[in-house]
Amino acid sequence: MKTLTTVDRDAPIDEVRAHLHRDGGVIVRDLLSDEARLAIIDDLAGAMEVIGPGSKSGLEQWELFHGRETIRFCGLAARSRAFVDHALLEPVFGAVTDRELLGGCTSYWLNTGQVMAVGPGEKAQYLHRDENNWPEAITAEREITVSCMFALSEFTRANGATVVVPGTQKLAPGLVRGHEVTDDDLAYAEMPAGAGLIYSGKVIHGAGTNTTDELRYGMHVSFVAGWLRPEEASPLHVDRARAAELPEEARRLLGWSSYHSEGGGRTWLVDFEDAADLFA
Ligand SMILES: O=C(O)CCC(=O)C(=O)O
Repeated sequence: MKTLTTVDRDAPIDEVRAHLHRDGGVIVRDLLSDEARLAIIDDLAGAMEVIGPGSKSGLEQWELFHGRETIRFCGLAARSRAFVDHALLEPVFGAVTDRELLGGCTSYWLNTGQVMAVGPGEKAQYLHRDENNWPEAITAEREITVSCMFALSEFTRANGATVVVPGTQKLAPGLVRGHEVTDDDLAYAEMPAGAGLIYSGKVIHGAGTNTTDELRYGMHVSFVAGWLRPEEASPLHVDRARAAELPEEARRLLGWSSYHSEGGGRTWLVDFEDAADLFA
């Protein structure tokens, strides 16, 4: 078995990134204070109850990926102001993402904010790489997406802590569904509530098996290069009135601003103008 390094939230960003680059993932303690974490849990409690476990897509592969005992939903910025203030705008994850993504784009935006609450009896998710959402855009050198799995409850190996295959972010690009591994290759992102696993879009990983009778309450936040289309259509969740209530940076991350490429054109415009001007 392998391990991932855990650092304190005030560790220098370059140190956090050194672990990320070596292993493909790094755990940072106390990304969420107890107050922030409990506020997010409280805001999402209604949706957790109504939505319940299991994918509703009707597509077998998707249902397998999402898990039969796992509660998943998006639209977190529309459901929780605490999510916006404390997770979407979390500064350590933001600083890491700036350095990882801004070499390949002039800005990035939210890919998805997603509850991933692994229920009792859930089997392990198949291992995958997040960047495979955008196969046409993958290169060996460039990171196009970075994620953070926030632990809203403690993550243990027994309750389904995220399984990471350290070092696989360095493998050649390509599809890796069902990548062959032995137990010796795996690390389990065991972490206390409030911590976060920051991980590369290239590293092979997946949700673990939950053999306990408790819920492993995870909340995934990922960003993607601003010239790519995100997994989640955030402005269809966060409407203009809701966006107007949020900090400017949150609006930008949620798609209420436009993309200005380096030396090229601008995209995602509203009548040829930057969508951010709607709030001027
Ligand atoms: O829930 C987890 O620990 C990881 C889930 C995941 O990687 C995914 O659904 O894309």
